Amino acid sequence: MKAWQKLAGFVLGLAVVFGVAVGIGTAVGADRGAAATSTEHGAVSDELPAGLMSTQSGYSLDLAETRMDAGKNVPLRFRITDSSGAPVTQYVDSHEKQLHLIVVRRDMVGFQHVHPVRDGAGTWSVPVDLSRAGDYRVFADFVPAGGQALTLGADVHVAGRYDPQPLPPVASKTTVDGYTVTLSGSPKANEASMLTFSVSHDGKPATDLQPYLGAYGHLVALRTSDLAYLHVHPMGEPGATPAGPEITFHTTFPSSGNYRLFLDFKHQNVVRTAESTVSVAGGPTSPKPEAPSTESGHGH
Ligand SMILES: [Cu+2]
Repeated sequence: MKAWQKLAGFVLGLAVVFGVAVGIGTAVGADRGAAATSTEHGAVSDELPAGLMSTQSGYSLDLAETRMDAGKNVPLRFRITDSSGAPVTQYVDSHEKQLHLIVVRRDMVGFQHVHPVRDGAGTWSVPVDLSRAGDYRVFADFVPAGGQALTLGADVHVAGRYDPQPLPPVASKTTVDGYTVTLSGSPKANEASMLTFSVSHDGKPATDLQPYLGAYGHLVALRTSDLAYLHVHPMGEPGATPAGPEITFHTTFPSSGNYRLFLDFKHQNVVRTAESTVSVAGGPTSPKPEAPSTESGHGH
């Protein structure tokens, strides 16, 4: 390790101590805390939920355009740059991809989880559906080579008449394309919470779910007030867990209130997304210590 890296680690360490001392470090997700102690990269920013910043740990999400015309297949282009401003071209695969992109309008309409392609110069591109006007949040979820998992967020403004939708009410049941997905679990803020989804198709439990990106389900949870992005870990690997009807996740919600959940699952060769609103109850004001997790991945 080079001297400057040691120094940087030391300064980050100091900043963490200082942050806790003045009480701004209370929103630690326990699952992220374990990662923060095991590496010197980005220890400070891990005190915050992911996805709230376009720059973190020296990496930036650089959108080619932030103002776009509405359209069904709009090419979204962006780069991830490092602290020197150079585009990142080396990534570590996570859930079989170098980068996962989440796009959702700020009122939680139009959720998309897509996988852009990267050219040799480091520019990522993917067609996205921006057919409805409004402000969209774009999340890039990736692991840079030599760094730790990051989710950076930035906004795209889509021209036209914006018709914001109210948040759908809290409900344990939701439907998508003939599937009913039932959520159980009573999540509390700052505690490790289990969320179990049960999938049924035409009234029968789906017991033949298919692995999608290495898991039976991928879950993205967004805090409705500010679109903080939660990393959610699926429990069990395909082969070691039944292929439905239940898919279980664990995460730690950083605060009480409403979160929108987006569950991707694959059945009969089609990936579908079940959306629901969950209310997280109050819990401890700071995270409970949790045994260090051995998991390296993060769910979507
Ligand atoms: Cu993905």
